[in-house]
Amino acid sequence: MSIPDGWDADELARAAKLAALVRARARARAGGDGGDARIFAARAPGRVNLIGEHTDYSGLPVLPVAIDRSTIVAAAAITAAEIELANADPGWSSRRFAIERHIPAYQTGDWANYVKAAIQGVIDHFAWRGRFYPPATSVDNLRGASMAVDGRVPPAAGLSSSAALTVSTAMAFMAVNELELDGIETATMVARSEWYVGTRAGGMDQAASILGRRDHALFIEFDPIRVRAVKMPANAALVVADSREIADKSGMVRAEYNRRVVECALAARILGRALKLDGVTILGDVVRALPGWNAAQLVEQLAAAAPARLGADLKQAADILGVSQAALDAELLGQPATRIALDSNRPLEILKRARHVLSETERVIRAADVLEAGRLDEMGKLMNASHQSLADDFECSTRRLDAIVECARRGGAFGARLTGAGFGGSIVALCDVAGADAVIESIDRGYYAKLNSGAPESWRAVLHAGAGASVIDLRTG
Ligand code: NG1
Repeated sequence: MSIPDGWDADELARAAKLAALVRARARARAGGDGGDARIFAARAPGRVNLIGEHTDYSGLPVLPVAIDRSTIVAAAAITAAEIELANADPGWSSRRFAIERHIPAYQTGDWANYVKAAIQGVIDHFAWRGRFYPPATSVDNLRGASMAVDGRVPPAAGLSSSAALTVSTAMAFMAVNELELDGIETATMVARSEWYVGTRAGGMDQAASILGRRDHALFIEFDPIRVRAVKMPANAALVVADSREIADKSGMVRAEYNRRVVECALAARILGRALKLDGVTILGDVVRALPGWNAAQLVEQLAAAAPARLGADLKQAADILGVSQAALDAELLGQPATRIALDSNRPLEILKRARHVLSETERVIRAADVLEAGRLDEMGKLMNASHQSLADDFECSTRRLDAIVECARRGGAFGARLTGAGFGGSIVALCDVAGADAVIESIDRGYYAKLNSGAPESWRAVLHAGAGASVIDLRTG
């Protein structure tokens, strides 16, 4: 068995344990003889984003690294057209659901919705793909699977535990069904998987998890997904520290996140109209239509075209755009089942959000070059500027995130910023390998010591850029 890059001995042992679990369940199910199916294990890492925050759903670039923390899913085919699901962590209870064209979600917050999201993504993608590359893989000829999950990416910490789960599930399910896609197409397929659980996410996390490369950051562009691997300088270290403020994606954070998606889409449409560009729905469309664009100028043009904030009922925006309120509502907020609920008591911020996204895009493009050139000091400054913009214009930092970022800087980091959606979760700090201990010490003393509880050892670490997701065949019979 040849092992792809990324699997370490511990992960292989975890896969073997999951395989034993899957085999035992398959045997029990088939009355003693169902345990001989091939067993596959997919490993998908979490990610930490170095810079390029809240740009992906505007179709604008990001610069994450896949990390050396993973989720593993083992899977074997079963005869029933269903997914039988176990989790190595007894805190996450077992599930079973039918494979059907449209899989109904469990209640909001159920961990297995991420598994359903991934399976639904595979079903949708291959139904669509079959139109171009017959024969189509319809839901009726997909095999069911017994699956077992072992996730080691800390949840709700901004490190994409959810992408690690959706990616590993999709890849294991494809392996069981002998379906193959290259990395870019797999990333495109799972990019929207979180829409299933109600988050209008942009696809950075899944792309980073799939396309990750050891010792490299990834400059990822969207529509279509493209990736340039940027070598991490040998003397660079990444310290990731969890603020212990839970960024719970199923509640308030989801509402705030989706609200930002709507605000950015409105800014794009208004700017597109002001600049007489056709078919603009996201800020990326504006940027792509204007080679030589610059953020400050676009922000000025937006300010000239609309007030900085608009009413949440979209009426004012519809007037500016010359479209009906109902049509704009349906396009931006979606259909009833997965509709974005906007708090109607708060105005929508257009200018600030666009200023962050456009200035962040300039920073990301610059960051890929300075990182590649090993100019860590400059990279750190870009990260600091990113945090400031996220705090002031995107309003997704918190007092605690600001405090922990400050500790990292005081400890000698070149730069530090919140990573992921914010509203809690983790920060990432860039430092010299030799300086990582001092940064950690500063965070321990200045931040964790004041929390009065727990064990900082498990909350902060030096993380390494690791390989992307892959599948191994664990055939043992
Ligand atoms: P986190 O908070 O790490 O899940 C979220 C989105 C990303 C991206 C970032 C902000 C999900 C699953 N992912 O990341 O697509 O938009 O926020 O840059 O919501």
